[in-house]
Amino acid sequence: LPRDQTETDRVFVSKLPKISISNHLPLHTYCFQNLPHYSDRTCLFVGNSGKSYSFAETHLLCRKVAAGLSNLGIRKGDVVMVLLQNCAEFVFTFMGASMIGAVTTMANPFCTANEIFKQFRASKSKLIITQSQYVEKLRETGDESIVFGEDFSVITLDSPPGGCLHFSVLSDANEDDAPEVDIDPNDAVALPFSSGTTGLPKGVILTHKSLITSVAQQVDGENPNLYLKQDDVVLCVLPLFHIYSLNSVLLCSLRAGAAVLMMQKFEIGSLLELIQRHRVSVAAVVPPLVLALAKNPMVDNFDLSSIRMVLSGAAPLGKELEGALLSRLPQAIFGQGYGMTEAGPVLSMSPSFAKQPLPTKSGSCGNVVRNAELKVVDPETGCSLPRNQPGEICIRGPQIMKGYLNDAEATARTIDVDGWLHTGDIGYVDDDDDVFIVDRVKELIKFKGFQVPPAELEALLISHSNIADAAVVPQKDEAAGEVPVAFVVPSIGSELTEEAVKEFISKQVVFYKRLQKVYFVHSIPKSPSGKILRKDLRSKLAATPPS
Ligand code: 4UV
Repeated sequence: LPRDQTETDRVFVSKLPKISISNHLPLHTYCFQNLPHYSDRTCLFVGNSGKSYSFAETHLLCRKVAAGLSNLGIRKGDVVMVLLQNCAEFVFTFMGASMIGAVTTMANPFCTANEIFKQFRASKSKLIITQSQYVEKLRETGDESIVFGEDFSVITLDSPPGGCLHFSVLSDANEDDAPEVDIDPNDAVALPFSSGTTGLPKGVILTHKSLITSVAQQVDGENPNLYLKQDDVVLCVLPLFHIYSLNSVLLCSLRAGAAVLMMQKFEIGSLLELIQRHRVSVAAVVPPLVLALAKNPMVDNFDLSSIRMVLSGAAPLGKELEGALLSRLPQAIFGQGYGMTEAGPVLSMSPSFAKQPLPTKSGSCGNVVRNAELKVVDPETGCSLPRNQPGEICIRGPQIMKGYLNDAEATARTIDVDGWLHTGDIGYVDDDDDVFIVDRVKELIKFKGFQVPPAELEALLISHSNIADAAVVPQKDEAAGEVPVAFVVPSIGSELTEEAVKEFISKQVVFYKRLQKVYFVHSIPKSPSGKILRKDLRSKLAATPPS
């Protein structure tokens, strides 16, 4: 594309005025900046234990954990792996690590040992913080050069199994022992893993500056886009190891002084009970949770009148579902956020959540966040497109990732020389600045908002001695949005059943990556350069009646 064409880029910006953002600060300083105004208010409610922590207590525990990590030898730039469901200690560790300039990589505790150690090795983690029930799988590192208890320590929140330390080594430390460190705004603070537009999961470097910018774009300014108040109780049922919950629930609430209600996992009965008991006012959800709230008959037995805002994101949401939810929660404002881990993560947010709300249309993901630029480009030519024309959504601003960890090539494929991050999502911006997502051109499959990278499943499939070639694509699914299905070419003369292939995969992956269906084929359609023609497979699926 000739350089001079970029001068004529059609760029969309927020209707809300630009704000000044304190993104020169370290993340923890920024998040706790307003603490003196609400130090005695509740910061964290822990749903399953009934425990709660005030902002002052939370801040103190973060400082203690900072000192404790330092006592264990964690230094600036070191990576700590948090392998936890939602709990208060997740917060203390994430913020404590930030305080000493360390970086947190978050992983799903339900992942298999193989999945966990891939991330562990790639991130060069020094320490794993988890619960005793997950320790057994950590003993099998699958790599002779990484020995449990020697090359890394494991800390458990509950009674530590052999060779592990208890979390009190961190939380009982003297907060004054934490070293003073100089933190540059471009230093990493979080390292979530995402497969992005193509390939295997990669470490996404989110800096102090990127996360502060993203949080500020949501909750700062005279007229915040996502208006959280000190008397709000924000539901934290989505896992904190995913950037949506970490950013838009936890960090935004800390900054705004709102309380966070932590739930370890989604179970409709206890969710409804906790919403009623704690008078939850803001719920961040994903489409399957909207489905549960809109359709589950149990909802009628609970008082959910405290809910004033419902934010849905991480996967597309059908209009019918939005309508059904609103008839159940007529007092609530409903809207979507559109995020991508690499984008820092929020690209757009419904302006109906603003302090001075503006309307958005049903089905829209809101408007581009303030202090950022969005454009829609023709995937073939790279030229930017006018309003109402679908193309690939690109975003630019100080909130986007610094890049992928140790992967300059993938970084260059995703962030172009002009600083635009290419999302792999197809969407458009209409006459009222509303953003609509209509398709995804990247490989990524989303099961209930969870990432399922096809390349990972394809690599596992072709490691099977009776499989000659394979491709994995999404199939639409009512409950999960999408599920992964495989096209498999058996090796000549081999006997292979669908069940055997499914089981081979399910033993090696976390539950949401399991194959729902296997189709045996003679060959995988590929481009002359050898790329799988996923579109052809997707349309083949659409033409095949489900069996
Ligand atoms: O990388 P990732 O797993 O990241 C996310 C992050 C989501 C959000 C949503 C609202 C927030 O406030 C927030 O902080 C974070 O999901 O997956 C990125 C891909 O998920 C799809 C889209 O394909 C992204 O590139 N996706 C995310 N949000 C939406 C969506 C949406 N609202 N509608 C349709 N697709």
